[in-house]
Amino acid sequence: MTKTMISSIRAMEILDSRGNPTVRVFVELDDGTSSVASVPSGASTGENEAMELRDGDTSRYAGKGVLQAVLNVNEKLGPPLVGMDVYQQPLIDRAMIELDGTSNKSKLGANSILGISMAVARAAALSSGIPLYQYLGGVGARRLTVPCMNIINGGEHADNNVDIQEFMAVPLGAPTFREGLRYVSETFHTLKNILKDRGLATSVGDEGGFAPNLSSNEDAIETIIQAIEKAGYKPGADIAIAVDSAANSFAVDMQGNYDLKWSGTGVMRNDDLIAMAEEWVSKYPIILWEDPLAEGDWEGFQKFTRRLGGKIEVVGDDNFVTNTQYIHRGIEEGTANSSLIKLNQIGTVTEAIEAVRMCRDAGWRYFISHRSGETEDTFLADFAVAMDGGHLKTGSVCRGERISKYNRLLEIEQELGEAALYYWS
Ligand code: 2PG
Ligand code: MG
Repeated sequence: MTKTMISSIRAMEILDSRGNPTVRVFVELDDGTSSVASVPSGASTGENEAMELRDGDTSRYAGKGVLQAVLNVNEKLGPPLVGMDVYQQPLIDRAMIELDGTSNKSKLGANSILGISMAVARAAALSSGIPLYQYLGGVGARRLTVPCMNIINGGEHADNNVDIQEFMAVPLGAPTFREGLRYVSETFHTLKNILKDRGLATSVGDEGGFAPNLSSNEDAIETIIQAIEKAGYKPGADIAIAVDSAANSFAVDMQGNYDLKWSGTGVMRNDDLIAMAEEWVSKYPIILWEDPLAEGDWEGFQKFTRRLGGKIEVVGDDNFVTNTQYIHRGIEEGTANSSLIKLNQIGTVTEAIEAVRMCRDAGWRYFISHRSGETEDTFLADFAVAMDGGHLKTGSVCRGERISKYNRLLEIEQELGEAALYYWS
């Protein structure tokens, strides 16, 4: 590949799907190529995530403005990268990490850094005329992702009484991505009718799933199963279920005490939560469980994995924060058997790829994820196919910022044609 230099990097403040400011970056190359990328933002964040820089000026967007992050792109991060070869992604990302100089990107902001990192990768793909998923993943990148679609939202993503943040429908029995999307779309609409018939709300939460007040934890799962069946599919065989407890949000402390307000049990120990999960896994077609315990409850997580890790994928999100330092500890201690991968938790494309590599080397799985605050950017879809993990989560079949990723995956599948693969492993 010949050298192609970065000739300009600029940023601006745009809005994310929650109406909060976020960073958009424009990169130009000396061959005339230009690219754009936009940065997502989470709500249920892990303590050790890379830091998203916000202005804190309460006269604008309640302090959530990102003008300083934009300025950092324009004045501090961009100029030193001009003249670098766009194909040297690891070196470009490393230069930004060094310019920031902190361990969590708190000086210049993970939002500024990630915006550049993504836009650089996209510019390189565009300039070379290779689709982004192939640029990042090589010619072997031909496996579509089974979409884990969050069709009931709770926790910090909705204003209902549901403690558990995400109940996902997973069309693992579909023959193709396109068909999988249809399976869940039909289930989603059937679920809406079931909720309506029960007099429940059909408004949606941040990730496009319904956010009704339900009668119990299990009601969410049972209602989804009912919807799967009514839509004409077989629970477990055609569509399975995945859960993200986001247990930080109902942890009383980081010592293994929880309070699931919804079920009104009062404070319970991690052992009680694990017993509840075991019962659910034996009763329902659950194949993946993310953040069943809180980020500081490493011991509880380990117990959970000992008991259920042989049966289901146990994913760490808030505890691992896409950071090889914490994933490494998780591998050593058997904390989980999979890590969530969120680009903005770590702040560069290169480091996210390193996190994936560490999981792969350890025989772990990795689960590529959006954030609850997203934009119409489709980078994630290409990234997921490139990383070849076989599954991703990017919300429900509702809301444009979620659908844009699914539509991009449809395009990728079509482009790959007969070379496309789709399966749950
Ligand atoms: C999660 C994510 C994405 P947030 O907890 O896994 O679904 O939510 O972006 O709010 O952290
Ligand atoms: Mg999570």
